[in-house]
Amino acid sequence: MSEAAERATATFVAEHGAEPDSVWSAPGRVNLIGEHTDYNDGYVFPFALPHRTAVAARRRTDGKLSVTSLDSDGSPQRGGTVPIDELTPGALTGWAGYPAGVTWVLRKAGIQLPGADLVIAGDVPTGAGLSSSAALECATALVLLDTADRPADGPEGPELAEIAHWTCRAENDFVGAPTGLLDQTASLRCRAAHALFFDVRSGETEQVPFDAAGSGLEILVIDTRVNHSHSESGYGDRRNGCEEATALLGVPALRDITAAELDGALNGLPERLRPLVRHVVTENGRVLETLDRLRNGALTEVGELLTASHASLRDDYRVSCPELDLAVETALDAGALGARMTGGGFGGSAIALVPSREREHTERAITEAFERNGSAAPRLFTAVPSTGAAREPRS
Ligand code: GAF
Repeated sequence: MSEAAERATATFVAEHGAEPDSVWSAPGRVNLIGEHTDYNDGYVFPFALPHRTAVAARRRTDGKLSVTSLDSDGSPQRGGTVPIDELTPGALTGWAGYPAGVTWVLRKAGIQLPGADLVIAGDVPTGAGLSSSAALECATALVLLDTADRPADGPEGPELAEIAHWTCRAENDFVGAPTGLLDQTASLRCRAAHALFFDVRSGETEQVPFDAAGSGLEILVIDTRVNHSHSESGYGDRRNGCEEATALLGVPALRDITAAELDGALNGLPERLRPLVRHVVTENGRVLETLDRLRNGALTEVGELLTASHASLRDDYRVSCPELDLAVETALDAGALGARMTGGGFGGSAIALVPSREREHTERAITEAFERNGSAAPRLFTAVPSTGAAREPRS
């Protein structure tokens, strides 16, 4: 049982005086490459973090949902008890909006929910661009499917791809963040020791072995501690810009512009939309190139693609921030083979592909650079591709 699941179970027993019927957990993620491509029908390449969110549930028979979350200081925060058929966007907000939104979407999708008590615990850093919301949404969906006798690991259960769409809808239509399918797909479908290549348009996936340690390398995660929120940031503006460009170009999605067609396409667009399109088209190319290099076991050659991705997100898509740029530049100066912001941006985390023998030196250089800059101390850790969402064994 994961540590998150142990804490969720113990809190469940303390809050409700009984063992939960079931517990599922789901991880956060880093995206190796392929940023702001998911809502343009493109390609992404995440892997799961060892950090997980667990949701423990027991069925209720009165049609109500209660949610409790274990705070980082270990105290339970009660998010409220609401009749499921009265849930509407805005009924529960903050962290409770995520489980409420998933419940709302499942009900709309025709899943008969009898009611449930939920208790949440986890260690995915929040506001760090590491998909703590997707981890919570996915674990909630999986545990609620159990209460409806439609377990995802049973014969009547929905496909993980469908659960990814539901949880994404909860984030879009209930929480109000216009995000794409990357995070939920990563949380549900990633596997240990692999990165997940995902073609958003076709739904096809490929589990690509990812063994950085085997090449004497590490993926260092640098959480800048600059908080981000995709319901409030410029995320929606970027997405609207892509949709406007798509309509002007007369294509189904920006995915349909090839590298060879890029210059012609840019000429037909107003100046302000050109950098957005350039980023999406070149980023899709970098994801495919990364796939190619990883299939050939050439991880060291992926570094330059990561760094090019960062430059494109910083200069063309304009979703980086000074702290992310500082993390990337310092990591590269210290000997990283490549580095980039990961996730939606406007704060959050960067990743760096670092030779293991340089890790301590790189960490020190980044910590000192942040200190000199007067920025909060970053949180640094090495990320090993971990297992996706899973049912937790009984305690
Ligand atoms: C956030 C969103 F949730 C994803 O859907 C994706 O668009 C990402 O930003 C940028 O690649 O994590």
